[in-house]
Amino acid sequence: MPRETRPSICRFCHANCGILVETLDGRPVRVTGDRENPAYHGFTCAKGRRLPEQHAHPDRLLTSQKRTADGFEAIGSERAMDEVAERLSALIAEHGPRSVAIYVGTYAGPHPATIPFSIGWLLATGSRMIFTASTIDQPGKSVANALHGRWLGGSHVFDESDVWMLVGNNPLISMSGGIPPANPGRRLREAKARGMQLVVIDPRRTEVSRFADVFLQPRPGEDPALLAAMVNVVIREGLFDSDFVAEHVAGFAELEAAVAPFTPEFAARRTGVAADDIVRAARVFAGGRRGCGVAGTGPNMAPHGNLTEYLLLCLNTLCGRWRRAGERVPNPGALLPKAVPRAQAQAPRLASGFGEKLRVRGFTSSAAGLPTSALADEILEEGEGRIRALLCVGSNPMAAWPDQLKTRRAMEKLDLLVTLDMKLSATSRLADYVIAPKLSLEVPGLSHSMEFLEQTYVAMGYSEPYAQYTPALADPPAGADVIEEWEFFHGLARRMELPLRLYPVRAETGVLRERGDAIDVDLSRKPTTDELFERLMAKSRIPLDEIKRHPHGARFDDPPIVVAPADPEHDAKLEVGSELLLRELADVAAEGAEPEATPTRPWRLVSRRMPNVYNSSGRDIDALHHGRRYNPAYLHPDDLEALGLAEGDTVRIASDHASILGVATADATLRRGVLSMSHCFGDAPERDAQHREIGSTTGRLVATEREYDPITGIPRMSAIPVSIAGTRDTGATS
Ligand SMILES: Nc1nc2c(c(=O)[nH]1)N[C@H]1C(S)=C(S)[C@@H](COP(=O)(O)OP(=O)(O)OC[C@H]3O[C@@H](n4cnc5c(=O)[nH]c(N)nc54)[C@H](O)[C@@H]3O)O[C@H]1N2
Ligand SMILES: Nc1nc2c(c(=O)[nH]1)N[C@H]1C(S)=C(S)[C@@H](COP(=O)(O)OP(=O)(O)OC[C@H]3O[C@@H](n4cnc5c(=O)[nH]c(N)nc54)[C@H](O)[C@@H]3O)O[C@H]1N2
Ligand code: SF4
Ligand SMILES: [Mo]
Repeated sequence: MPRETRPSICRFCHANCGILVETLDGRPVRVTGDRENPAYHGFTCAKGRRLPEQHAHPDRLLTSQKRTADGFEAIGSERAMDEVAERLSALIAEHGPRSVAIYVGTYAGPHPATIPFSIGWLLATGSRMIFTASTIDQPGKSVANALHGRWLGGSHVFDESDVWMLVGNNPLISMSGGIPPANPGRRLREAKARGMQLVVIDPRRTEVSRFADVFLQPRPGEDPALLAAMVNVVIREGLFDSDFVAEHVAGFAELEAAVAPFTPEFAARRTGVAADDIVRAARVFAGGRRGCGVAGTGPNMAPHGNLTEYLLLCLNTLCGRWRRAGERVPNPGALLPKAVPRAQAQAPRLASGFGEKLRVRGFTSSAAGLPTSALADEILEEGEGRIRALLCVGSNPMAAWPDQLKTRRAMEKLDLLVTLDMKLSATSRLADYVIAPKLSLEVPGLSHSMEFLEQTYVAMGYSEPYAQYTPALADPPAGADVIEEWEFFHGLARRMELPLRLYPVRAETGVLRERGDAIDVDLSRKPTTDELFERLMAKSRIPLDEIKRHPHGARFDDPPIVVAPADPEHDAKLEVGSELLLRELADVAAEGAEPEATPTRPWRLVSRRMPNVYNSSGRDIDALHHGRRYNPAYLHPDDLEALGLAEGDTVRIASDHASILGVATADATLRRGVLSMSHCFGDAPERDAQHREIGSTTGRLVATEREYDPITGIPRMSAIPVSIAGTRDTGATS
């Protein structure tokens, strides 16, 4: 069979770069950037170029696995579905549907049918126990948006803006957080050439901060004080859009009063950033005509993440960074339903107190969903309503959840743990069944991830109406029995005789959109993935057939979508005076101007994304780790010296909750006092001695019950107080 090169979509990460895939006899052999792609212009990263190695990885599961007394044995996928369906039916009959939960993670993202099918199936059982990685990611965004309200005309986007602010995100590496993911480096260079002013706030001099006009390097965890001081300056100096505020904003006086204690001098002492620099950042941000401030995982995982996100929205609103009547919407979407934007606010809504109630810590569902940080407790806590079966969809709790040791106890306590995973991850090794999936190049795909993100987060997705479709380009390896994730849930629904309904995504923060209808699935006949795409995208603004006519992806600018004037009857306002969050801000003020002192744990652990790994994926691909398979424990070189450590020394890193080992590594980009380490490495404690081969799990250091957000449950996962000491001991700990 011939060598062929065809355009496709990289689905190693959510950025969905346009790529060219060369196959030989149906096997992917080479991936390069697609220069004909009109949004990505040939950009790829090392991970995408290693898709062939990922697909042919020796650890890849080519058949599903079943746990037996002597370890795992291969099981056919149909047989696995028979057995899982039978066990689930029995559990539901005995303990009710609430005993079954799903946890949807990173690799549910690449395939458009996975989330509708997994959630649709769970809802069909009668369970509402849907958990996702969102509540251990940036849940502050959803809460803040709910309490602030939504602007139905949409936000300014990066490509048209003259000012932009990034708070604890690093889009040049993460492809996330404010700079559109389609070749962010090129967009950033173009924006700088146009004269864009960039403000970056991060305890580390990140890749993106090199382009900053104002770079603030605060102590981690102090964004609320910093942003409150910026709001203070903007109000005091009259730098806000007073017409917009008068017409569309409620709670201004309350906000003004709440930020009054946060003078630049107060914030300077808390954050370790000079007062003048805080004032300058505020003036630069407010000085632009168009722009937006966007936060990332760092501040969302630090204490008061909801408040940080809210203060950013307040800044955006005070500066009137929302699209007005008559303006063209640059990102009306292509796969999403048609936009019907209006220059008006939609009132705030509840952030929590609805949906399923949990048995622990008083949690309910929230604007960000059910709190994943409480899922282990819901498995461990005895009594009525205990979760007994968990299905992990493209996710890895043992690497990703806070409190790894509790997570392990929970995984072991389950009556049934099923993972859908390409390898025996730390979680899959504890599972009863591991369902082996097809990988990205073996299935059709759409560039939906970033477009759909635009629905839930302000200024996070594409800034243009771009879309691409790809057919499957490669065959699974010979002899493999691998299935798509949706096929597994289709198979369960059929066996359990459940009526399966799929629910299209709902707009929450972007421009208002037409609604899609729920889709009923006929279980008597298995559809093809392409048929499912047709149904799932039935309401797309651009018909799927039209998108398919452009194999290299295309922009769909016509017809233009323009923001309509406000409905004359409307009276909703954007709320900058949320009682709940301003009370939290008062608590921060009451802590005083001195930074938090933790004498026995003087260091602050923060997370970082590394270019060649994607959460727990990529670290085992030889061409990506270049021999270094662990996550270094990065410290400023002067801090290494102060600790009496040399580059490469083993250190024990201890929080008040647990400890891990790390490999001390110098990094002069860090603020002093900060330990920066990537997440989702390592494994269970028995493998701690192998920390130079597999790294260490920072999530083990996180306690879920000490310091956590009462709405989303996210515990303190950044700015974690830790101690660091050189050690020769490499044994297991707890
Ligand atoms: N301490 C700390 N903890 C964190 C974070 C942090 O910064 N610090 N970050 C948090 C964030 S932002 C997130 S999103 C979560 C991530 O949380 P998770 O999504 O739970 O973790 P991942 O490691 O991304 O898990 C992905 C799993 O999918 C598998 N996989 C790979 N390819 C495929 C495929 O094609 N199909 C299927 N079915 N599976 C596949 C991988 O082998 C892996 O086991 O972690 C969170 N945890
Ligand atoms: N290459 C790669 N790309 C990825 C991922 C990956 O693992 N690898 N993961 C993906 C996922 S799941 C997500 S959610 C996104 C996340 O995307 P980002 O949010 O951009 O994630 P990071 O690159 O870790 O950037 C977080 C930054 O926050 C800083 N920080 C830490 N604590 C604080 C704080 O308290 N305040 C402030 N201001 N800054 C702080 C850190 O120094 C770091 O530079 O990335 C996605 N993209
Ligand atoms: S940035 Fe993400 S989508 Fe783009 S090539 Fe790299 S892994 Fe693939
Ligand atoms: Mo994430």
